[in-house]
Amino acid sequence: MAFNYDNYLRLEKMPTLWCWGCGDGVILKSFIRAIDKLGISKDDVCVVSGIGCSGRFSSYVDFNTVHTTHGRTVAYATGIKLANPDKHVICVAGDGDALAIGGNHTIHGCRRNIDITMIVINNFIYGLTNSQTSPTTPRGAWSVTMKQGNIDPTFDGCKLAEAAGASFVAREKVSEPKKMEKVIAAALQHKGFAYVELLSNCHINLGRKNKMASAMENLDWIDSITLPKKKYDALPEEEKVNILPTGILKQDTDAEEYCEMYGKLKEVYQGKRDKFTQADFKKVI
Ligand SMILES: Cc1ncc(C[n+]2csc(CCOP(=O)(O)OP(=O)(O)O)c2C)c(N)n1
Repeated sequence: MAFNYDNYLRLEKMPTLWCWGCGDGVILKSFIRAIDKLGISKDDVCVVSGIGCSGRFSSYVDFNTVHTTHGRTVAYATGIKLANPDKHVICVAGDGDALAIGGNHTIHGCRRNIDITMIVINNFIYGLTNSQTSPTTPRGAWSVTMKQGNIDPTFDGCKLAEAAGASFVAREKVSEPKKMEKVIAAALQHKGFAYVELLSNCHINLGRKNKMASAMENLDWIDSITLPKKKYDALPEEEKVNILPTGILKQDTDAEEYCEMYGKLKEVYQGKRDKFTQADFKKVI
Protein backbone atom coordinates (compact mmCIF):
# COMPACT_ATOMS: atom_id res chain seq x y z
CA MET A 1 0.00 0.00 0.00
CA ALA A 2 1.26 3.49 -0.82
CA PHE A 3 2.62 5.44 2.12
CA ASN A 4 0.14 8.03 3.39
CA TYR A 5 1.96 11.32 4.07
CA ASP A 6 -1.23 13.27 4.80
CA ASN A 7 -1.25 12.35 8.48
CA TYR A 8 2.04 14.24 8.90
CA LEU A 9 1.38 17.26 6.70
CA ARG A 10 -0.46 20.53 7.21
CA LEU A 11 -2.51 20.13 4.10
CA GLU A 12 -3.91 23.65 4.37
CA LYS A 13 -0.36 24.91 3.66
CA MET A 14 -0.09 23.00 0.37
CA PRO A 15 1.14 23.55 -2.26
CA THR A 16 4.59 24.34 -0.88
CA LEU A 17 6.48 27.44 -2.01
CA TRP A 18 9.34 25.25 -3.25
CA CYS A 19 10.10 25.44 -6.96
CA TRP A 20 9.04 22.66 -9.27
CA GLY A 21 11.58 19.82 -8.93
CA CYS A 22 13.20 21.19 -5.75
CA GLY A 23 14.89 18.54 -3.60
CA ASP A 24 13.43 19.96 -0.38
CA GLY A 25 10.18 18.05 -1.02
CA VAL A 26 12.11 14.77 -1.34
CA ILE A 27 13.81 15.49 1.98
CA LEU A 28 10.44 16.27 3.56
CA LYS A 29 9.17 12.86 2.48
CA SER A 30 12.29 10.99 3.70
CA PHE A 31 12.02 12.81 7.03
CA ILE A 32 8.36 11.88 7.49
CA ARG A 33 9.04 8.26 6.58
CA ALA A 34 11.90 8.09 9.11
CA ILE A 35 9.65 9.37 11.91
CA ASP A 36 6.90 6.95 10.88
CA LYS A 37 9.27 3.99 10.70
CA LEU A 38 10.56 4.69 14.22
CA GLY A 39 6.96 4.94 15.47
CA ILE A 40 7.61 8.28 17.17
CA SER A 41 4.43 10.06 18.26
CA LYS A 42 3.82 13.39 16.52
CA ASP A 43 3.53 15.06 19.92
CA ASP A 44 7.06 13.94 20.80
CA VAL A 45 8.63 15.80 17.87
CA CYS A 46 9.57 19.46 17.66
CA VAL A 47 10.89 20.83 14.36
CA VAL A 48 12.76 24.12 14.57
CA SER A 49 13.62 25.81 11.30
CA GLY A 50 15.35 29.04 10.33
CA ILE A 51 14.76 31.36 7.39
CA GLY A 52 15.20 30.21 3.81
CA CYS A 53 13.49 27.80 1.45
CA SER A 54 14.61 25.10 3.90
CA GLY A 55 13.08 27.20 6.68
CA ARG A 56 9.60 26.54 5.28
CA PHE A 57 9.97 22.93 6.40
CA SER A 58 8.44 23.64 9.81
CA SER A 59 5.34 25.20 8.22
CA TYR A 60 4.47 22.03 6.34
CA VAL A 61 4.83 19.30 8.99
CA ASP A 62 2.16 18.57 11.57
CA PHE A 63 4.45 18.31 14.61
CA ASN A 64 5.26 20.86 17.29
CA THR A 65 7.05 23.46 15.18
CA VAL A 66 8.90 26.75 15.54
CA HIS A 67 9.84 28.89 12.54
CA THR A 68 12.64 30.98 14.00
CA THR A 69 15.04 33.71 12.89
CA HIS A 70 17.81 33.25 10.31
CA GLY A 71 20.73 31.25 11.71
CA ARG A 72 19.32 30.69 15.16
CA THR A 73 17.77 27.21 15.03
CA VAL A 74 20.32 25.70 17.41
CA ALA A 75 19.80 28.44 20.01
CA TYR A 76 16.02 27.91 20.06
CA ALA A 77 16.38 24.13 19.90
CA THR A 78 18.80 24.12 22.83
CA GLY A 79 16.25 25.88 25.04
CA ILE A 80 13.44 23.61 23.88
CA LYS A 81 15.51 20.47 24.46
CA LEU A 82 16.70 21.49 27.93
CA ALA A 83 13.11 22.12 28.96
CA ASN A 84 11.84 18.93 27.26
CA PRO A 85 14.70 16.39 27.33
CA ASP A 86 12.34 13.52 26.48
CA LYS A 87 11.29 15.05 23.12
CA HIS A 88 12.97 14.71 19.72
CA VAL A 89 14.12 18.21 18.81
CA ILE A 90 15.13 18.63 15.18
CA CYS A 91 16.67 21.68 13.51
CA VAL A 92 16.23 22.15 9.78
CA ALA A 93 18.49 24.78 8.23
CA GLY A 94 19.97 25.74 4.86
CA ASP A 95 23.71 25.92 4.22
CA GLY A 96 23.59 29.70 4.65
CA ASP A 97 21.45 29.42 7.76
CA ALA A 98 23.61 26.73 9.40
CA LEU A 99 27.11 27.65 8.23
CA ALA A 100 27.15 31.39 7.50
CA ILE A 101 24.92 33.50 9.79
CA GLY A 102 24.35 30.55 12.15
CA GLY A 103 27.83 29.01 11.96
CA ASN A 104 28.69 30.05 15.49
CA HIS A 105 25.55 28.44 16.92
CA THR A 106 26.14 25.25 14.96
CA ILE A 107 29.68 24.96 16.35
CA HIS A 108 28.52 25.31 19.93
CA GLY A 109 25.63 22.86 19.53
CA CYS A 110 28.21 20.34 18.31
CA ARG A 111 30.62 21.22 21.12
CA ARG A 112 27.98 20.68 23.81
CA ASN A 113 26.86 17.43 22.23
CA ILE A 114 23.26 18.23 23.12
CA ASP A 115 20.77 15.64 21.90
CA ILE A 116 19.48 17.56 18.88
CA THR A 117 19.27 16.33 15.29
CA MET A 118 20.38 19.07 12.91
CA ILE A 119 19.38 18.56 9.29
CA VAL A 120 21.32 20.90 7.04
CA ILE A 121 19.86 21.12 3.55
CA ASN A 122 22.90 21.99 1.48
CA ASN A 123 21.88 23.30 -1.94
CA PHE A 124 25.20 25.17 -2.29
CA ILE A 125 23.55 28.63 -2.55
CA TYR A 126 21.19 31.08 -0.81
CA GLY A 127 18.00 29.85 -2.43
CA LEU A 128 15.19 31.95 -0.98
CA THR A 129 16.94 35.26 -1.64
CA ASN A 130 17.89 34.32 -5.21
CA SER A 131 21.47 33.12 -5.60
CA GLN A 132 23.93 34.77 -3.23
CA THR A 133 27.20 32.91 -2.53
CA SER A 134 27.01 30.66 0.53
CA PRO A 135 29.88 28.96 2.41
CA THR A 136 29.32 25.80 0.32
CA THR A 137 29.03 27.42 -3.13
CA PRO A 138 31.57 25.72 -5.40
CA ARG A 139 34.65 27.70 -6.39
CA GLY A 140 34.22 29.31 -9.76
CA ALA A 141 30.39 29.15 -9.65
CA TRP A 142 28.37 32.16 -10.70
CA SER A 143 26.19 33.83 -8.06
CA VAL A 144 24.59 37.27 -7.87
CA THR A 145 27.24 38.31 -5.35
CA MET A 146 30.15 36.80 -7.36
CA LYS A 147 29.17 37.25 -10.96
CA GLN A 148 32.70 36.64 -12.23
CA GLY A 149 32.87 33.33 -10.33
CA ASN A 150 33.18 32.44 -6.65
CA ILE A 151 36.71 32.92 -5.29
CA ASP A 152 35.90 31.83 -1.71
CA PRO A 153 37.27 28.46 -0.60
CA THR A 154 34.43 25.97 -0.08
CA PHE A 155 33.47 24.90 3.40
CA ASP A 156 32.74 21.29 4.46
CA GLY A 157 30.03 21.38 7.15
CA CYS A 158 30.52 17.72 8.08
CA LYS A 159 34.23 18.22 8.78
CA LEU A 160 33.35 21.27 10.86
CA ALA A 161 30.74 19.32 12.87
CA GLU A 162 33.16 16.45 13.47
CA ALA A 163 35.92 18.76 14.64
CA ALA A 164 33.55 20.78 16.83
CA GLY A 165 32.44 17.66 18.73
CA ALA A 166 29.18 16.43 17.18
CA SER A 167 28.95 12.76 18.13
CA PHE A 168 27.04 11.78 14.96
CA VAL A 169 27.84 13.15 11.51
CA ALA A 170 26.38 11.96 8.22
CA ARG A 171 25.79 13.08 4.66
CA GLU A 172 23.36 11.88 2.00
CA LYS A 173 21.83 13.29 -1.16
CA VAL A 174 18.39 13.83 -2.63
CA SER A 175 18.94 11.31 -5.45
CA GLU A 176 19.05 8.59 -2.74
CA PRO A 177 15.83 9.14 -0.76
CA LYS A 178 15.95 5.72 0.94
CA LYS A 179 19.47 6.40 2.20
CA MET A 180 18.34 9.81 3.46
CA GLU A 181 15.49 8.13 5.34
CA LYS A 182 17.91 5.64 6.92
CA VAL A 183 20.42 8.25 7.95
CA ILE A 184 17.72 10.52 9.43
CA ALA A 185 16.36 7.55 11.41
CA ALA A 186 19.87 6.71 12.67
CA ALA A 187 20.39 10.35 13.67
CA LEU A 188 17.07 10.44 15.53
CA GLN A 189 18.01 7.31 17.45
CA HIS A 190 21.45 8.65 18.34
CA LYS A 191 21.87 10.29 21.75
CA GLY A 192 23.91 13.47 21.26
CA PHE A 193 24.29 16.14 18.61
CA ALA A 194 23.58 14.58 15.21
CA TYR A 195 24.64 16.67 12.22
CA VAL A 196 23.09 15.42 8.98
CA GLU A 197 23.92 17.18 5.72
CA LEU A 198 21.52 16.44 2.87
CA LEU A 199 22.70 17.57 -0.55
CA SER A 200 19.86 19.05 -2.55
CA ASN A 201 19.39 20.58 -5.97
CA CYS A 202 18.60 24.23 -6.55
CA HIS A 203 18.50 24.23 -10.33
CA ILE A 204 16.64 27.54 -10.32
CA ASN A 205 19.11 29.62 -8.32
CA LEU A 206 22.40 27.69 -8.56
CA GLY A 207 21.81 25.68 -11.69
CA ARG A 208 20.34 28.18 -14.12
CA LYS A 209 23.58 30.17 -14.46
CA ASN A 210 25.91 27.23 -13.88
CA LYS A 211 25.01 24.95 -16.78
CA MET A 212 22.61 22.73 -14.84
CA ALA A 213 19.27 24.41 -15.36
CA SER A 214 17.21 21.26 -14.84
CA ALA A 215 16.78 19.32 -11.61
CA MET A 216 18.32 16.23 -13.24
CA GLU A 217 21.44 18.10 -14.40
CA ASN A 218 21.87 19.55 -10.92
CA LEU A 219 21.44 16.08 -9.34
CA ASP A 220 23.95 14.59 -11.82
CA TRP A 221 26.46 17.23 -10.74
CA ILE A 222 25.87 16.30 -7.06
CA ASP A 223 26.45 12.64 -8.00
CA SER A 224 29.72 13.65 -9.68
CA ILE A 225 31.08 15.27 -6.49
CA THR A 226 30.05 12.56 -3.99
CA LEU A 227 31.28 9.07 -3.14
CA PRO A 228 30.21 6.61 -0.44
CA LYS A 229 32.59 6.87 2.55
CA LYS A 230 34.26 3.50 1.92
CA LYS A 231 35.21 4.41 -1.65
CA TYR A 232 36.18 7.94 -0.59
CA ASP A 233 38.49 6.60 2.14
CA ALA A 234 40.27 4.41 -0.43
CA LEU A 235 41.13 7.38 -2.67
CA PRO A 236 44.64 8.85 -2.68
CA GLU A 237 44.65 12.14 -0.70
CA GLU A 238 45.04 14.32 -3.80
CA GLU A 239 41.88 12.82 -5.35
CA LYS A 240 39.77 13.55 -2.26
CA VAL A 241 39.83 17.28 -3.01
CA ASN A 242 36.35 18.52 -3.95
CA ILE A 243 34.76 15.09 -3.31
CA LEU A 244 32.21 14.82 -0.50
CA PRO A 245 31.91 11.46 1.28
CA THR A 246 28.40 10.16 1.94
CA GLY A 247 27.01 7.83 4.61
CA ILE A 248 27.61 7.89 8.36
CA LEU A 249 30.94 9.69 8.80
CA LYS A 250 31.15 9.64 12.61
CA GLN A 251 29.21 7.85 15.33
CA ASP A 252 30.45 8.07 18.90
CA THR A 253 28.00 6.46 21.30
CA ASP A 254 30.19 7.04 24.39
CA ALA A 255 30.33 10.84 24.26
CA GLU A 256 28.60 12.58 27.19
CA GLU A 257 25.29 14.18 26.31
CA TYR A 258 24.54 17.70 27.53
CA CYS A 259 20.98 17.30 28.89
CA GLU A 260 22.05 14.29 30.96
CA MET A 261 24.95 16.26 32.45
CA TYR A 262 22.70 19.25 33.04
CA GLY A 263 20.07 17.02 34.70
CA LYS A 264 22.72 15.54 37.03
CA LEU A 265 24.06 18.98 37.88
CA LYS A 266 20.56 20.24 38.65
CA GLU A 267 19.82 17.28 40.90
CA VAL A 268 23.04 17.50 42.90
CA TYR A 269 22.92 21.30 43.13
CA GLN A 270 19.29 21.46 44.22
CA GLY A 271 19.99 19.01 47.05
CA LYS A 272 22.88 21.16 48.30
CA ARG A 273 22.37 24.78 47.20
CA ASP A 274 24.97 26.93 49.01
CA LYS A 275 26.70 23.80 50.33
CA PHE A 276 27.53 22.72 46.77
CA THR A 277 31.29 22.05 46.53
CA GLN A 278 33.93 21.06 43.98
CA ALA A 279 33.55 17.49 45.22
CA ASP A 280 29.84 17.64 44.32
CA PHE A 281 30.72 18.92 40.86
CA LYS A 282 32.92 15.86 40.39
CA LYS A 283 29.80 13.70 40.86
CA VAL A 284 28.36 15.38 37.76
CA ILE A 285 31.21 15.05 35.28
C1 LIG B 1 19.17 38.40 9.95
C2 LIG B 1 18.81 38.10 8.53
N1 LIG B 1 19.70 38.30 7.55
C3 LIG B 1 19.40 38.03 6.27
C4 LIG B 1 18.15 37.59 5.94
C5 LIG B 1 17.81 37.33 4.49
N2 LIG B 1 17.83 35.93 4.17
C6 LIG B 1 16.71 35.17 4.25
S1 LIG B 1 16.97 33.60 3.81
C7 LIG B 1 18.60 33.92 3.48
C8 LIG B 1 19.54 32.85 2.96
C9 LIG B 1 18.90 31.57 2.61
O1 LIG B 1 19.87 30.63 2.21
P1 LIG B 1 20.03 29.25 2.94
O2 LIG B 1 20.14 29.44 4.41
O3 LIG B 1 21.17 28.54 2.31
O4 LIG B 1 18.65 28.52 2.71
P2 LIG B 1 17.85 28.12 1.36
O5 LIG B 1 16.94 29.25 1.05
O6 LIG B 1 18.87 27.89 0.27
O7 LIG B 1 17.13 26.88 1.74
C10 LIG B 1 18.92 35.24 3.72
C11 LIG B 1 20.26 35.83 3.51
C12 LIG B 1 17.22 37.38 6.99
N3 LIG B 1 15.99 36.90 6.77
N4 LIG B 1 17.58 37.64 8.27
